Amino acid sequence: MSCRGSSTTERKRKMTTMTTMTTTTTTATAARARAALSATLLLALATVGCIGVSRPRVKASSKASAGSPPISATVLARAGVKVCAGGLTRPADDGDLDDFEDRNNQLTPLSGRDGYWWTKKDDKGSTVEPKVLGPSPGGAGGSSRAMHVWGHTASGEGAWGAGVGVNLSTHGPYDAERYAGISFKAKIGADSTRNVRFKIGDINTHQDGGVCKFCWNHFGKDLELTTEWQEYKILFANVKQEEGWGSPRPPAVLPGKLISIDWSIGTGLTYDLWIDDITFLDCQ
Ligand SMILES: [Ca+2]
Repeated sequence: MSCRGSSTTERKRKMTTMTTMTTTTTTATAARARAALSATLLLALATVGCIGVSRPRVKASSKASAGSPPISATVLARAGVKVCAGGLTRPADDGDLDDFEDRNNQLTPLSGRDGYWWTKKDDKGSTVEPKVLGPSPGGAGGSSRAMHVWGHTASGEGAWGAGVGVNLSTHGPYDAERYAGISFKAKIGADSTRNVRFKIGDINTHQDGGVCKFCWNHFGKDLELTTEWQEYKILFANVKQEEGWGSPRPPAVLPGKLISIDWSIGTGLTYDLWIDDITFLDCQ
């Protein structure tokens, strides 16, 4: 396994975590198989983090490559990333991922998307509430429901935090090449950390893709949320992996082969996170 730029201690920690990941992913595969049988069972499993759970970055203190140069047009074209003139986007006509108004734990069933929401947390003391995941009262723009999760994340050896997310499809990688990115509305509670990383798992970074030797360093963007609902637009052309870990380290996300999206909290934090109105973006 390649752990480029890692210390010996760090490598050991990563290897230990990978062992855990292998076990949980086996569970995840079984859980997905049950999906067709029981949405209720799926919900229960998702709550404890068993379904297609986007595993953590291990090095929670890693800095995202926010200050690095933009990805070249050639690389983006090769990766199948749709780039909009001037970066101008709008919600895609068939882009609705979830607004939670249906009060269930599945994505809006549209254009082949049928994944279920899940939470994740390390086993070092991090917590995720509510115990039974589901849309909560109080949505963006006066709507009735949003996804709301809260808790504390542990720190120290082996801790990586917590989060909430969803797999786009229960049938393998999802082709989102016709879209330019994803937007959503989010806010935090008064006592919450502002720092949340939005992550996009593809076949190169998600263990289910069968490619990565050191998985879970998804392409993404570090955000600073506020206590008011705000819209965040994340373009596929701009998302990057965190620096210093992960194998492989491709030059760009592969929108044609996405697996999951999630909102992740790092270590040693208190969080209270609201999410609503998630949609794929198209060019204006
Ligand atoms: Ca809503």
